[in-house]
Amino acid sequence: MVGKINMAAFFIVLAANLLQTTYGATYTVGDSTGWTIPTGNTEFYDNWADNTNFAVGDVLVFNFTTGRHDVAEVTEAAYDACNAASPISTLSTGPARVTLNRTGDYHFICAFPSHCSAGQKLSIEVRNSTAPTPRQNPSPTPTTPATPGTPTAAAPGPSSVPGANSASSLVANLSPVFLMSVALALLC
Ligand SMILES: *[C@@H]1O[C@H](CO)[C@@H](O)[C@H](O)[C@H]1NC(C)=O
Ligand SMILES: *[C@@H]1O[C@H](CO)[C@@H](O)[C@H](O)[C@H]1NC(C)=O
Ligand SMILES: *[C@@H]1O[C@H](CO)[C@@H](O)[C@H](O)[C@H]1NC(C)=O
Ligand SMILES: [Cu+2]
Repeated sequence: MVGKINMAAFFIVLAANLLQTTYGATYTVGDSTGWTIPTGNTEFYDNWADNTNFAVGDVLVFNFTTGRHDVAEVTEAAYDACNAASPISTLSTGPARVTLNRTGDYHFICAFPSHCSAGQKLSIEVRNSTAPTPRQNPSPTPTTPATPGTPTAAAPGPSSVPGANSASSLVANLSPVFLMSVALALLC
């Protein structure tokens, strides 16, 4: 029974990873607390970020009341010092959406006086997707000698082999659902 549940959990995680890889995930910073001065815990946003693996393509939603807070992206040094003097960018209208479009560290603070030092600051690391991508290649790489600049991600263009393309995209679309089904079957 325990084994079954573990297997089911494994497949659910795998399916969730595949779905996230395909579509990107949206995270509300601080969940229901939103983007504000955390009460009694200056580590609040650190703890929130610890539970999440951020990947390129994910979106952060900073939920705050316009005029009461803002979101300034800053350097690591400015983050550490809570220095809002020269932010990289500032979003003043809440809720604010930030698309994580690169790997590496992002640092956000609220630029309102004393909010950052009271804990309204968020530092995250964005990674490349770590989801396993088991590409079953029936034929050994038909499109390998790609010209420089040619996108390698299969675009549904007329020049590429239509059968192979639709087949692989079908697999990509079905596999999370399939894995979910396996998980459900194991639970029953
Ligand atoms: C944002 O905050 C408002 C007010 O607290 C709340 O009503 C709303 O549901 C929040 N939105 C999200 C996406 O959490
Ligand atoms: C990421 O998004 C920001 C803000 O929209 C933009 O200025 C920047 O050029 C983008 N970076 C990449 C690598 O696309
Ligand atoms: C992420 O993937 C891109 C494209 O595959 C690669 O150029 C980049 O170096 C990777 N970044 C990291 C941090 O692994
Ligand atoms: Cu604030």
